Amino acid sequence: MSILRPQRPTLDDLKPELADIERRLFLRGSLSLGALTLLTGCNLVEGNSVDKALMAMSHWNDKVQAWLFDPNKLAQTYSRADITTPFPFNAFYPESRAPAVDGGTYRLEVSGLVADRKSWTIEELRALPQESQITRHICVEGWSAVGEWSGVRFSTFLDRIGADRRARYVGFKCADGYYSSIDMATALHPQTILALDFGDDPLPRKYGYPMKLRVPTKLGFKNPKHIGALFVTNDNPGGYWEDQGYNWFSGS
Ligand SMILES: Nc1nc2c(c(=O)[nH]1)N[C@H]1C(S)=C(S)[C@@H](COP(=O)(O)O)O[C@H]1N2
Ligand SMILES: [Mo]
Repeated sequence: MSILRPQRPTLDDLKPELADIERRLFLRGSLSLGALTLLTGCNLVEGNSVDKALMAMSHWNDKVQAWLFDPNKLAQTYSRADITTPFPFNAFYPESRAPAVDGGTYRLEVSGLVADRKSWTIEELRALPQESQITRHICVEGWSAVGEWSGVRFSTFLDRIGADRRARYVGFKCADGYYSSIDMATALHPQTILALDFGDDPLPRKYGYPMKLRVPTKLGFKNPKHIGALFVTNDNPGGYWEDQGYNWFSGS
């Protein structure tokens, strides 16, 4: 930061995404703003090139975030006393329109770069080892809430289906038309789970029955509910909000 001259805008004057990424780089102690300037090819000291740098940055952002993402760093966990009640509902439609998935006929479809493409019933998912987490869900719309989710560790599931761990992405398709995707490092993160329960009960309809992806290292919109199909791929599948300009990586 010493490269910024007093008369030039400080990071606080810049758009939040640049400030945020610089903060992460700075906290990691891994890259200085000067090095960042070299990498983006934009001299951030020149006020008029800030926009250019920001454009380069936003294209580059996902790569940098993926690089900063520490696959072993755990999201904060909470106690039952911290759980938010009532837990907020959110979707691109009102709660009354949440899909009513029939658990009896439900099958989770699996495709892409996997050895075993058999589909899964809820009972089969429940027969896999289950674990619980009490973590904070953070929505870009400006709220966060602590909840308890239980289900199958996603890396365990990926092993069971013989997923190619060298593939880049896992994509998800939901019963309400929503879709999203995550990078393989996030998919293999120990706190990424296929959640079947919320608190002591099966996931209620509004929170994603019969199964949602719980990813505490990602913002809320990268936690798809009502998942009907997932696939392993090297082509970025994007997502409902991601394709409308929300940052794809969106770590929390
Ligand atoms: N299928 C589906 N999943 C979704 C959404 C959606 O509209 N449909 N909205 C996302 C957003 S923006 C948020 S904040 C969370 C809300 O989850 P909740 O209703 O359990 O709080 O779900 C995410 N997953
Ligand atoms: Mo959200």
